Amino acid sequence: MFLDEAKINIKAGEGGNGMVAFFKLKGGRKKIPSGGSGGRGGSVIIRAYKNLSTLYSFKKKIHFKAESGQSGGPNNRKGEDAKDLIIRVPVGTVVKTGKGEIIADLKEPGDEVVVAEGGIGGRGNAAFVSSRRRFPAFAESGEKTEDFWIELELRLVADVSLVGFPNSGKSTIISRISAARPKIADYPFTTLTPNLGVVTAGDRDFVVADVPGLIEGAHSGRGLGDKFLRHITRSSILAVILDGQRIIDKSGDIIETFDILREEIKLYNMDLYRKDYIIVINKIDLINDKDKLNKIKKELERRSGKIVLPVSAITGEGLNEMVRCMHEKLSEYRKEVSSTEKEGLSGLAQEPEKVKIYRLSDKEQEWEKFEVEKINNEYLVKNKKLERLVAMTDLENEEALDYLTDRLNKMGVADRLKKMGVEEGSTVIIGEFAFILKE
Ligand SMILES: Nc1nc2c(ncn2[C@@H]2O[C@H](COP(=O)(O)OP(=O)(O)OP(=O)(O)O)[C@@H](O)[C@H]2O)c(=O)[nH]1
Ligand SMILES: [Mg+2]
Repeated sequence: MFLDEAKINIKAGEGGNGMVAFFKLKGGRKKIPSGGSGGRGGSVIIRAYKNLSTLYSFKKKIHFKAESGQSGGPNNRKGEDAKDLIIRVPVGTVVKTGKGEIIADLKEPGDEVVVAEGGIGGRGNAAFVSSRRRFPAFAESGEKTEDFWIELELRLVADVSLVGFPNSGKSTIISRISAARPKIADYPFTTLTPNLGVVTAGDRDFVVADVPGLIEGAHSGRGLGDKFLRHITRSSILAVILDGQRIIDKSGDIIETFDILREEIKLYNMDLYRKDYIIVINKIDLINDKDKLNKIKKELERRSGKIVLPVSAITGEGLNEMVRCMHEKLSEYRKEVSSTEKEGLSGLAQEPEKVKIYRLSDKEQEWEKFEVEKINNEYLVKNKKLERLVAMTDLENEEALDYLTDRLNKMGVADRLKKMGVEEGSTVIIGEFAFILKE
């Protein structure tokens, strides 16, 4: 119903290059190949965290690029692997390809999807030493990676629900603290369906819900009934909104209103009743008798043991303080949640071994696929492993080409091509490279 969406650009780190180096033995002419291999590039991983509520941060930052692996060094020094890049998203985020196909539904804290795997490092010349090739003077370059877009989608769930009698100013409040623009009017039951708004406070965003007014008997279906109570059962905390106008006119006792609201919530659902809450007395711009307001504030504090905040949604008085207070309560709530969480996986609420890990594609399976397409006298070889091998080969280097040819033969590519009728002079295309076949 309330969807938050974002589109982000992803790029895995490239593999580090292998090095060509030789180790000269003292005095001797002999030189031993000693170029190290490059490190792996960082993968890009999207992981679900419980202490986030929206995808708003992706309005500011949309490009995510993992670091590349370090190049190999002399003396067989391997280049360092790059760290994976973790993109933090709220629990409930659905990850889709740029074309809208679902890759993963990150339902639980810690669930993650590897959207881009880091490039593998190129091998240094030391790795190519064999009885046939004792002094190889070539190395591979690291695997290249490409950027692409993915989509994120999140069904918003309220962190704070505003509950109160009709006409107490809930819709006015949400319109002042978020971009939500619900209908506001001077009669009860103006709001018929919940409105959600995103509030930015300090280091985090949170979602506030303005729900239709509650009246006595709501739990049993009176007024707009209990539909909306159900809607707020998933929020972390409540803000009970009281109409300050009731302090000055004779329409009712504000404390009685508070008791009725609490009773309704209790009758509906004990979990909801036990949720932490703050009390907001709205419309204080109408109240001249500040002593009376103070007395009522104290009495409410005494009864509830909660914070009571006098505000005016019209003048804005007290609203900053109210938002700060909501933010604080939410942080407390999150802390409680995360105190049970595992070390090193802060923000994750379940056992690491229960975490679901998705991958953009099943590389292993896809990589085994081997196809040859024949167009006239050209043979297009389609196999990911081969394409990668070719892309990492230094095609300017005779020795490297020699090695590649060996590998292709060993992998049975030549046999396969022969069976398909390949002959001298045919062109073989693998990835971005074309070879003319010689016997
Ligand atoms: N003077 C004054 N009036 C306010 C204040 N906040 C809201 N109002 C007025 O109170 C009336 C009701 O406001 P709403 O925001 O529609 O109230 P609500 O709680 O959303 O009402 P329902 O949707 O019916 O439950 C409107 O006429 C508002 O202009 C305030 O701080 N001071
Ligand atoms: Mg309203």
